[in-house]
Amino acid sequence: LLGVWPSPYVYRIIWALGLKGVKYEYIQGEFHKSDFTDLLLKYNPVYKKVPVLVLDGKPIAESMVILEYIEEIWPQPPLLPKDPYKRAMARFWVSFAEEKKATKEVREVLKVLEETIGDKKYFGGEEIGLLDINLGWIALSFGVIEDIVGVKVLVVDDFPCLFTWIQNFREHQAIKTNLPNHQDLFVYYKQKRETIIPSS
Ligand SMILES: N[C@@H](CCC(=O)N[C@@H](CS)C(=O)NCC(=O)O)C(=O)O
Repeated sequence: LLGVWPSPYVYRIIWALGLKGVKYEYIQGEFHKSDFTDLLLKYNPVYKKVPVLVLDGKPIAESMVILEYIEEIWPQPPLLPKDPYKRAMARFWVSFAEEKKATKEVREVLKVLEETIGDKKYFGGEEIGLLDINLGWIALSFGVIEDIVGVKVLVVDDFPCLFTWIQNFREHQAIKTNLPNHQDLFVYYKQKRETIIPSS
């Protein structure tokens, strides 16, 4: 697995492989180092982005494509339900979440997700599924980004179900062993923000 820290797309793959108990080699690179960009050019010449999963020398890129592949190769435990309609619904919500990721209407999107999860432990039901992994970035970095921007959106009173989901997701054995700590993320995103909006 080729990745960079702390890419939420790369974490999708780390979590899925962790859930399925797959052993793998992780090459964590940096975009300013040419040995890593050479690897990306070789394995993902179209986008030159991470994650890339190389299996038997054959590369696969794009996190959701990789997740579907992982699901086919290592079906246990499943990330998608057996029932074709339920599978289609899971993919519908993944497509919704991917499309709305960069929206300004964060609150509206969170409201829809709040209704979707309701009382369930995970979006996938009793177990973590494809949509949980897709939305994992919320559990990974939403709180950190809120701290940096100084605006709290995902508060327990407004989004009790999503709030609980974040806790459930973060506490899952396969996830909690693969989560960066809040302080490291805080420093990372703060620096990143300052290169975009220099403070006077
Ligand atoms: N749609 C891609 C997005 C991956 C992506 O944006 N990766 C970032 C790291 S978080 C990247 O490799 N950026 C390098 C670049 O844009 O040059 C996926 O789901 O895998």
